Amino acid sequence: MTASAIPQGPGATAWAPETVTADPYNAQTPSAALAEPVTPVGAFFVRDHFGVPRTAPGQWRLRLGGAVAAPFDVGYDELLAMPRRELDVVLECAGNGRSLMTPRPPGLPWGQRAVGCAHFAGVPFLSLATRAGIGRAAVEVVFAGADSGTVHGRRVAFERSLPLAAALHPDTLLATHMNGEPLAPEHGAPVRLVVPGRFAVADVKWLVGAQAVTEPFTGFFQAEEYRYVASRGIPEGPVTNLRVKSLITSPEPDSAVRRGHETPVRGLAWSGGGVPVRRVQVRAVYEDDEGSVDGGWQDALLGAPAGAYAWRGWSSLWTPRRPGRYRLQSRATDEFGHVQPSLAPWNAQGYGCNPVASVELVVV
Ligand SMILES: Nc1nc2c(c(=O)[nH]1)N[C@H]1C(S)=C(S)[C@@H](COP(=O)(O)O)O[C@H]1N2
Ligand SMILES: [Mo]
Repeated sequence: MTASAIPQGPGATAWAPETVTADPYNAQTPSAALAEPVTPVGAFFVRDHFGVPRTAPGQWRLRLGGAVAAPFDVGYDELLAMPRRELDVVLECAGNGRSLMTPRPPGLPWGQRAVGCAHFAGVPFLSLATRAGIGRAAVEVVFAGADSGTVHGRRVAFERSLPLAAALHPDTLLATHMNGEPLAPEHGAPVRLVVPGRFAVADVKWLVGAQAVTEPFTGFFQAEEYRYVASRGIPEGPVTNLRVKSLITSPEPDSAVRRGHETPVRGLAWSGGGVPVRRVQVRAVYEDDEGSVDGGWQDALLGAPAGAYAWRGWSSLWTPRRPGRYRLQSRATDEFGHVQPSLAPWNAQGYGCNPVASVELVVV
């Protein structure tokens, strides 16, 4: 583990995400930034398929059209003047954790930190949809970003649809601000969609269009990518809600811990669809040549969540009794009884990887 925070004088910390690919830019949240309940913008993971289109707020317009009674355009200042909503939301890439799957599916080799939790402010899409008057025949809304590129020799735009109920949910936001600042270019400036509780592929950045449609959308990022496909090629449907998950943020992997010493174990836990995390359990597994012995699952103490879509901090105390190699594990359960599986759930595109979190360390 390398330290990822770059100190800049007393008290100040400049963050740099850990680059996974340079062009297009994709980067993970550094582990040090996960000690914060709200992830700093400068540390927040970035997932770009094509690169960053730049539009000045004064130039920005969103076209709301398709199967609506009265199509219209809205500009940035007009959007800022509308009633706003603020929510803390976990954004997690559907491919987060892919590198834990065996065999490794194609796609970006994310570790477990293509995730962050930010404070978003924006206008419910519902307010604009009400003004446009969504037609009775509409089944979905297709949200379009300003970015596009070539995939397998075809020109593809970044477009994603939502079922009508999700698009019109009052918490689905046209976000203009992240952690109190206007959106940064790499996070979708000037306006992005934020769909709390879903995998972040739903959160279309650099939003320029919203079209009500009367047939399910079949664009590349809807019908070909971001789908669960089982091992024999059996389709199992699109990536939708986040899956229940926990992370151990302290101690760091491979750190040394003293025998007989009360060691704090800390982490984060979240789930999807606005379903709160109910319980986090922690266990220590001792490993030697004879095999492994675990001390059983213990309940961790849960911190207060900052709303239904934020993650919850948790903590526990562990006093190791003998020296050697250990594996610390955490397992979250949500209010619906969803629990993290012990093994990574494999699928062909490597999505929704939420096995029990695990950190190896040594007791001296
Ligand atoms: N226009 C556009 N929106 C996008 C993407 C993109 O490539 N283009 N990537 C999506 C994916 S897959 C993820 S995980 C999130 C990442 O958001 P972030 O970069 O702000 O962390 O943005 C989503 N929205
Ligand atoms: Mo993603």
